Amino acid sequence: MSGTATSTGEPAVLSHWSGDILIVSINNPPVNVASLAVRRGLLDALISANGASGVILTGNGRSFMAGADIKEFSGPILPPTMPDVIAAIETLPIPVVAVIDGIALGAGLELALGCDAIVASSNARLGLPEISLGIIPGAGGTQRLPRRIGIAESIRMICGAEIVQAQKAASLGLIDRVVTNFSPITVAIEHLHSLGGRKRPSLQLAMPEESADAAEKAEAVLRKRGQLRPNVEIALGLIKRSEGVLLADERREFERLRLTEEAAALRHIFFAERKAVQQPADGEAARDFKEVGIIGGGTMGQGIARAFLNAGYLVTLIERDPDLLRMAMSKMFDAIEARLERGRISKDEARKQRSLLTGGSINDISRCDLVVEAIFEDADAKKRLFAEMSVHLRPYTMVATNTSYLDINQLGKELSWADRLVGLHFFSPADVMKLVEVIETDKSAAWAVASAFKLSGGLGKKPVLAKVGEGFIANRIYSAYRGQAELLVLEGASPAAVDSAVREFGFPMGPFEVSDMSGLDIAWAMRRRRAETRNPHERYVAIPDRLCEAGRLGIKTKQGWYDYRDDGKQESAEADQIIRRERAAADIVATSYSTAQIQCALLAAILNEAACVLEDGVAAGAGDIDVVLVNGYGFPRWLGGPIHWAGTQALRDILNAQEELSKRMGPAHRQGDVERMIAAVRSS
Ligand code: 3H9
Repeated sequence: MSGTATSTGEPAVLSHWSGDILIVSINNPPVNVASLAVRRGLLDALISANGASGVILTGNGRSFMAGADIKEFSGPILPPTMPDVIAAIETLPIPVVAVIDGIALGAGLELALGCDAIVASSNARLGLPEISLGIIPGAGGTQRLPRRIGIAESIRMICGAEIVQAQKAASLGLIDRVVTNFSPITVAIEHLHSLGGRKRPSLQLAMPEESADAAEKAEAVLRKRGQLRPNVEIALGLIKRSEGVLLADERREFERLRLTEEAAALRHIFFAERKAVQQPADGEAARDFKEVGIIGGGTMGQGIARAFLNAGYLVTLIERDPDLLRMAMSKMFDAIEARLERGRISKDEARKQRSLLTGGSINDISRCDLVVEAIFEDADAKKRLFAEMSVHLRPYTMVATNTSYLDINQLGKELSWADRLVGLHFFSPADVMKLVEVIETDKSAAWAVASAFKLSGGLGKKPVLAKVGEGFIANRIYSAYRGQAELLVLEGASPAAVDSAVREFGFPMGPFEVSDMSGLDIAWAMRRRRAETRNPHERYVAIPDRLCEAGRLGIKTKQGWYDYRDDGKQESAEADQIIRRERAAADIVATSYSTAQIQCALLAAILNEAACVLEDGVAAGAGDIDVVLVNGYGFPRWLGGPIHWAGTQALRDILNAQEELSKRMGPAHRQGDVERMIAAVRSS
């Protein structure tokens, strides 16, 4: 293989002549990342343009270029670098026109910005998403983009990692032409002729005029979203000073940032998310669905219905009780109106969604090719429903249950259609949260699992495979974490101290804030259901039961772990009394816990349960657990998920924390092989 070939032996860059114009195509499937072979190929192609009147630069397949090859980022980046390639374009005496048909991200857009004009097809998507990888653009993006779209818009695009469609890009001045019905190459050749051989590099453009406070306003909006990660601050500074053309400063910061732990963690989660999607081997057999029946019109069912409507499915929302159905449908239509009013969807989209949605009864599943069950968490009720569904289901209809805890093998045991049953565990609100656990039962057919994955991808979700097991991956680990938080409170920490320690670690909310928000009664009902089968040696914290008995069900009753008044959330004297009573009943003298001790105990609980989940085969790999915790429960993305994070810590500290955990939990505690789990992650 030559230094300019891809791993398949194909040339990474192809060129041919159209008259005296050289057409250069990047050819590095699947998404044309700027590998070393591509960079070398581009330089060689530019050298061979000697004698041409101009160059057209384009990408083969569905992408112009998806950016730098981020696999290269943990070691030295060999020359030629992307800045070298872009400098070669800028110093070429003839104009170069970039043709973007598909994706131009990161170094891809930077390459286009180095050209003298950009022509894009209407399906093009452009952006500089480097921020989401813990870095900043490193090939001139922060310096060339402001010269095309101004500082304020550059702050929005770069610091917000915003990806824009071709039409928007044209309205911003980012691209020169959008092509709808013609071949973009033909239009680009026309454009090249119109340049008459003149160069028009971005760096020589005058800064677009903007109102004096436009950049300040864009920065204020960014800061309002929360604390900015260090790389965002750096990008912001470079964009604001781009009048001075700080290419060397930008490159230096890029080189430094790509080697940080934060950037490594974000790359880990990027690849883990992609690997999670690829798990089912039977992708070829995946089926498509058109008409979906969603049984259960509660909060979860409505969220799932909205997710399907957003993706353009025909949706029938099914409720047994006509009054409940009317209420659910009215909330669904209100939600469409609200999104229209907030400008989230267009009038046409709102009209379309209204026409796709109907309410119905169980008989209506006979016209559906997919049924999603989202009734309340009760195994008997679900079994009764499944038996009833058997009468109406067509022989090819797939059924997905949204149970978050129950044993789906048991639920499907008696069914003749158990091979068509999978779990599809959405997180609330289901139209917003990206994570979906796809649960494969003992009898699920491979095509059904593959279809669930394909379907989830189509809904814009990040699917992760799980096997049957109480709480699957996400809720099982979250239960261990929440249980540990409750134990810390029983032993002396205040709910506010625990929540604050968790937020300080980087979670958006603490466990007690989450409980109050989602309502304490759901977990209470579950604990009562399990009371008889609970291991008597397990350390059981009854504080949440006592809170529920006192009517403190969370925000919905304005009282839970906290009190909620008009002026916000307050620590609660009543909750504190309940906690003290339980402590006294258990003969516990309150211990004082530091922030670090609280964080240590909670992370140990997460890691221990993660190890058990892996040992039980519920999750296929450690990367999947990281994806689940980051996307389902707000584990800080910039730490790469709990297992990646543990791999960056001293092993002794992690094992000591696990020992402490075992002591605190007592004899019924199951200890997972955390050491083995971390060793596997470190060696991968
Ligand atoms: C950058 O450019 C820095 C510069 O400023 C400075 C440098 C000089 N690298 O997601 P998919 C792989 S930073 C390596 O499944 P989709 C991906 O792992 C970069 N590999 O497809 C997968 O591999 P596999 C800025 C990459 O259609 C395959 O390609 N750019 C990269 O759902 C298909 O990917 C970004 O941040 C990469 N950059 O989505 C864009 N990108 O088949 C990152 C993809 O082995 N990429 N792969 O599993 C994306 O957002 C999506 O992949 C994209 C396609 C939208 C392009």
